Amino acid sequence: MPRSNDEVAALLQEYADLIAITGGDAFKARVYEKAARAIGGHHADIATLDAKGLQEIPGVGKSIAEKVTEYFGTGAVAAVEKLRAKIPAGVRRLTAIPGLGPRKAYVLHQELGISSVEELVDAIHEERLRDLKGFGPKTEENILHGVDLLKSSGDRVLIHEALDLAEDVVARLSEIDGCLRCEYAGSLRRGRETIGDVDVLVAAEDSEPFMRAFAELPYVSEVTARGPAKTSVRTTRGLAVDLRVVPPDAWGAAMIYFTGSKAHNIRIRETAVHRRLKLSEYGLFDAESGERIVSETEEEVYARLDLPWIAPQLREDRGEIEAGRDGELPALIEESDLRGDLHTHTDLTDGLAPLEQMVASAAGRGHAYYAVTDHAPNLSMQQMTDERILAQREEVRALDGVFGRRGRTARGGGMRLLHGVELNIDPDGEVDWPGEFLAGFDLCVASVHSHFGQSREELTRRLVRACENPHVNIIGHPTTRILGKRPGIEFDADEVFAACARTGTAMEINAHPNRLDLRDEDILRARRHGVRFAIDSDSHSVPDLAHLRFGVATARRGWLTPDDVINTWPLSRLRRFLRKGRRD
Ligand code: DGT
Ligand code: CA
Ligand code: CA
Ligand code: ZN
Repeated sequence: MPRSNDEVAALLQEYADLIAITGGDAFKARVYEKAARAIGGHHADIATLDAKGLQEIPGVGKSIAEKVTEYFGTGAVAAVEKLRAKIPAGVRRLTAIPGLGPRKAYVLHQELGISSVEELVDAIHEERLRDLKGFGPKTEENILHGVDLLKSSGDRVLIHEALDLAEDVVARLSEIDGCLRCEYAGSLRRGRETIGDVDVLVAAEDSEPFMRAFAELPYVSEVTARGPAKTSVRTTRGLAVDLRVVPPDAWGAAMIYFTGSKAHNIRIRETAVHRRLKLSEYGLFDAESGERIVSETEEEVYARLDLPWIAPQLREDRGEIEAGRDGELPALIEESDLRGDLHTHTDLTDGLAPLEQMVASAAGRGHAYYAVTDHAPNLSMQQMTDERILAQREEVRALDGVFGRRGRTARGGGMRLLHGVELNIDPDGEVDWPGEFLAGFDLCVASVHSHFGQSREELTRRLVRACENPHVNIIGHPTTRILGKRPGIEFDADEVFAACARTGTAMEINAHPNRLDLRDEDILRARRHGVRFAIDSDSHSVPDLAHLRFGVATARRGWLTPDDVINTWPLSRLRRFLRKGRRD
């Protein structure tokens, strides 16, 4: 996604928050919020658009287009600056607490002068909130719970934010003379769902030009440490980045060390000790003579420890060392193994782009098939009806006729379209439509979108019943978690996974970076039950289509091979799976 779209989306979202926090017009705040979403999800780089082009984006009117132009012209927007001056940054941070909206943040600031999360927690412990209108003991409890959730995500950022930044740093440093290699390492290379800091490694004889260029990157706001081997900075968005420059002949050992995880490093160091060797970030040495044996590539270091190269996503000490030793590492799925996407939306419900645009973009990605799965009627705000979804089916069939014949996908042949739907699993495990209507779809995703507070037993039964529905093919975002915002529902995972395997229902790996649901540990567990998976983008806009890579990284962390994932299969095999043994 173009960086400028993200920047402007963040700015407009901040403006909307500030309007709400200062008690401004709620309608106006919503208008800016909608525009932020539309710009963030716009397919083209908005920095290249003129005022007219900007106003063609849905939700962007004259006044918003002017602010965008002002931003690109001057680097700031006067109206936003004016509100920023009124409200301490800490007050806006309060609205990041799950369950605490801008209205409440405003009251807390006005009435009690609270302007940080710490001050808020103190005030709750001193019971100073109880006298405020709209705040009771229950609210206090909710806020404290929200603060815990926020703290547990800490200063960590979502993987796509860290990756955007890391790719830019790597691209810029790679251009400097004398750069022999440059890559990111750490948790980002391992594909973890959140990232504490970004670690970048350069192989070069002379570190000085790299350290200088790094400290001078346009988005660096603070240099927190500077030395010949390592420099640390913080970006304007608050992300920390470490750069280490290592001698070219120590590249492999350094990459292993700084990729981690710490637990994996400890285990391979023990392996070295057993062989009378010593492993560090500088290389693999003979323990007695101190002579360096190897360190130039990761493969060499692992090989000298009698291990095959281990994919970074597996390096968590979850059995990869034993499996490597026994020659039993899985042949992990790769992004190029995916043949299609099975959960996507259009502007018929809450997507931003029309059907044809989504389909054309998906075809451009080289997919061999693509399912359109808009929301079903029980999610009443989406206003779906039988007529509307059947009319969409006609459009999908017509487009299938066009795209199905175009021979431009990676594997040759065209992109086939599937007409599906995202059903709502109601509190009893029932879904929106009866079987005879569902039989008309090529596939059904079914997801929990409400009643998250049911008991563990109720939620387990609810998901098992959904699996037992002969028309439900994929359980969408199974735990419903939103990273840093919503913890996700709790159910008996073994019982639900067993039901999936028994009924031929796939579990989704929702690839949206704020979901990544199922997560790695759940995938490992489901895999032991023989569950199949679908890696889906759950796209609500064209740029979202690119999120599949994060789902693949998560799948690799769950040790999945292409065969475990139904959307790597040829269409004929996929269609057989989607029938769930039905004869219709
Ligand atoms: P993060 O930044 O919290 O998302 O996670 P990482 O894994 O990127 O951790 P980070 O940035 O502190 O360190 C990068 C890698 O360096 C880490 O994965 C393993 C290695 N490392 C750091 N500290 C230690 C240590 O004390 N012992 C060992 N064996 N390795 C370490
Ligand atoms: Ca890190
Ligand atoms: Ca680090
Ligand atoms: Zn959903």
